[in-house]
Amino acid sequence: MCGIIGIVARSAVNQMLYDGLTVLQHRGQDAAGIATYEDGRLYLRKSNGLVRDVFHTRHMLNLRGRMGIGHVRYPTAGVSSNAEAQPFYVNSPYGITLAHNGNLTNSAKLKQELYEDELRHINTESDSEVLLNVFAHELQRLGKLRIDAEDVFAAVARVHERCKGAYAVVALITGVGVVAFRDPFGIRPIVYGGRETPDGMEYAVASESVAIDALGFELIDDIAPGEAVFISKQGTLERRQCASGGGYAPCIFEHVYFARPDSIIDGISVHKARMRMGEALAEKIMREWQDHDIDVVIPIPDTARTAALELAHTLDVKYREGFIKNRYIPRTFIMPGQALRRKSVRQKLNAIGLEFEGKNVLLVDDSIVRGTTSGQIIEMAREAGAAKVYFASAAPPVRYPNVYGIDMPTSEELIAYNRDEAEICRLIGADRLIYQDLDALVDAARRGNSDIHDFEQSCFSGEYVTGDVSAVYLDHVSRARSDEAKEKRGGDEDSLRDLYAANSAADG
Ligand code: PIN
Repeated sequence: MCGIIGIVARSAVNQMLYDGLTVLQHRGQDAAGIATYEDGRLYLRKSNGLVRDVFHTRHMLNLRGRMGIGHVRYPTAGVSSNAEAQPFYVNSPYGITLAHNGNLTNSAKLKQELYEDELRHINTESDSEVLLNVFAHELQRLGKLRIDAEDVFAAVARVHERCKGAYAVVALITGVGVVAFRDPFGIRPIVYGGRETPDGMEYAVASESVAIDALGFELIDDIAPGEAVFISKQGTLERRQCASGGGYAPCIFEHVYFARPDSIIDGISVHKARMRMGEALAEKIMREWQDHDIDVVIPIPDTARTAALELAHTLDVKYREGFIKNRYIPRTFIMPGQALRRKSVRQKLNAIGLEFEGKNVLLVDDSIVRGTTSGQIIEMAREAGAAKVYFASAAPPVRYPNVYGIDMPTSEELIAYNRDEAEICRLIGADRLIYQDLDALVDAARRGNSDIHDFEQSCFSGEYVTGDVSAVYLDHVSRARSDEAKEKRGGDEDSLRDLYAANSAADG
């Protein structure tokens, strides 16, 4: 998952892009980049790190011009190197820079076509570089020195024909304008907005509406699945449907935890969708556990708060903040000879003892993925004196890998893979586990916009909307991810193995 932004304004865009990326920082903390255009030249700064660390005054001064694009990166595949930071640049035709959120499911085939038929070299592991070169090739094929909106739309239509998977894209074409488009299923989100200035309209596109709000633009619309929005360098906007087929199947995980609650995606308030998830969980408890003995509902900060509050309210049980999150997570310094170890949950969260002592607590999280943090947090709640520790997940069991741009582990690493709820409950060490039902999750999101019938929900159902995800492809993804995953998990893995072993043993 990544964040993208593009702006065509009447004054310098560098600060606006920086501010917009900061608001999208939750979508990726691995790398950041901005490209701008002025007088026939592109200016680019990108590197690993948070937005505030990547851009210094000297970089900002160099990012000249009134139009530009930006990106924050969360690695889904490949390595986390500077070379993978976006936007990517290709000099022919015209000079194009591009930033992308999502994942292509046919990038290996595209890479081969680009190399063998189109004589283009791909220098990184990034799908975004593949996408950029496909787009560049399709523009080049038109064979024109000067292009307009029609030409850009024609090239986007070809990208839709060739590229499979999930993609929300923003690209800046030197001397021409900014184009943004979304895959034919609308899996990853992208919206646009505008504002009037004395010099004329200004437009912005972004992954989430929160960036449009924060920059003082009015939200106009989502870019529809398969649609492209082109803003010329003169500041005129045109939109065009560029794909046939597809459907409307936005990613439901945006509502579970990626997106900021103050964003509106595909017309659905993320905040309200999360409230409905909490309500649905409470209804499930009232249906299936009428004589529950929950004394207090405690959210696991941050995302789960909205659902937990509504759950407590509907259940008529006290809601208490029992865990405090350190807002300033200390950096991990890698000393020579030391493996990279992830900070343990204890360094991020601390329990307020008196909220747990002698009580039956219901902990609420947005989802259980690996089950690593859930297990550790349950242990913390017990140490803080809880009598019983129940656990609720606002999302159903995550059983299948995600291939559309979410950093979701391989099947084997998912705690719910090939396990039933009783087994998962035992492994995380809970006294009772309540999962959201998939129908209820879909309903919680859909009630915000009844025009959407399907959501991309493969990590719960194993059904992939693009229809091209084979067992062979999943195996390939699994192998690519597992090494990286091992590296990332570091110390958590050992402590978890111990914890699971202890829970299984205790169980008999
Ligand atoms: C974290 C949101 N959320 C917490 C992400 C943990 C799964 N995890 C997914 C739960 S935050 S685990 O609130 O946005 O910080 O099951 O893989 O251990």
